[in-house]
Amino acid sequence: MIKNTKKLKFPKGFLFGSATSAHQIEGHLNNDWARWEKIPGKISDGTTSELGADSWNKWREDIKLLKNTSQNAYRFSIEWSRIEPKEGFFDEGAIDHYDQIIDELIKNDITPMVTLFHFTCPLWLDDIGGVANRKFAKYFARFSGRMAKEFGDKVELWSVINEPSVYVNAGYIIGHWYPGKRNIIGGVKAFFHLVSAHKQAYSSMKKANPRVKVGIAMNMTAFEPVKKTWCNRALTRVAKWLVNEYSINLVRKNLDFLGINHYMSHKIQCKKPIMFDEGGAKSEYGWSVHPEGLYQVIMEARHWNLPVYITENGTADSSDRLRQTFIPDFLEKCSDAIADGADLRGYFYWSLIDNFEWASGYSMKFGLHTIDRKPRKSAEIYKKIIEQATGE
Ligand code: IFM
Repeated sequence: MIKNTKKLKFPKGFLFGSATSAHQIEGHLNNDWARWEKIPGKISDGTTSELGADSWNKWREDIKLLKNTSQNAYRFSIEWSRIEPKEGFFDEGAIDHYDQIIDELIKNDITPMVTLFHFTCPLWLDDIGGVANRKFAKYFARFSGRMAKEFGDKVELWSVINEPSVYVNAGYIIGHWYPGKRNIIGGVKAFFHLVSAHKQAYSSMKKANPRVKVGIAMNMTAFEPVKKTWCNRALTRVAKWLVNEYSINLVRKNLDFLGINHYMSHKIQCKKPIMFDEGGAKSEYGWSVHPEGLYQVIMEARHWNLPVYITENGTADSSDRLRQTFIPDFLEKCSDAIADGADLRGYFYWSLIDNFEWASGYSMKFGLHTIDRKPRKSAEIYKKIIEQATGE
């Protein structure tokens, strides 16, 4: 049942948006993932990112979707391989393209939040090892500094790197994502290269334009013990530290805000960790739907004493039935967390539109809109909540 959303309270200026990434929506890309997707068997449904939503050409339509659903913010990524297709060569045409997108957003009163590393590398960098190369941080800082110089006067919020630990886990440890490695030591090295890249990007971006606010989009999972035995509680503490806290602690001094990507809750017991609420609602990915988990991670994030944005939260649901209650339920938890003292400044639903879901291709549908840009009913529900909250 869809709840009465009139009682949800959000502060003035709260950002209600949705998120995408360049590789997942733009199409026509020539980067490390685009090369990998062409190898048979790498993408479960045999598709590639090649065409997809074609947002490289249809970005104006994407902005209309935001506007039509009364969203006042958009998180998207600038594709490094377009901006710097050859080492040290910055393509003015690509810079101009993103400049037009940013201008159009601002013209429509939509606040941009920009990500600079959302899992893809230019080919020249991939050819020398990509994230695994020690020089990755240096190259990334140069690119980030340049982006802050170009766009820093127009874009205040930068969620610079997306989900470093997810990227490393899927690409270097489990290996079902590019670069398809299964090597813990290599994974640890890649992770620390990303940490260093964030820190160096923080300096280069501030130097280029001190006005920019530099954040990160960290994956945060909610953990709870099944029963409160000492062993379950101890294991839960370890899980929280390892999955959520450790990475954030490493970059805490280089953050102006914390972005949280939240998708999952786990129950922990010493015998074996299980997903929350077995038998309850699950997305088509099999991920548990547990709104309380979002409240929990927002409240845990108070520890770092930073403004917080939910930079991603969403569900894979081709029928849209789950999403219609998902959005009000999770937004209610945001409203509760704010009432209980959290400094939460915005919420970005993942995703604006169905898109290329990495190794799952187009089989997972997270969009408020279908790939041909038709609004789902959940988009109308999100719009209604935003209008109630902003008094439109
Ligand atoms: O599609 C991804 C996104 O690229 C990163 N965060 C999780 C989303 C859903 O799996």
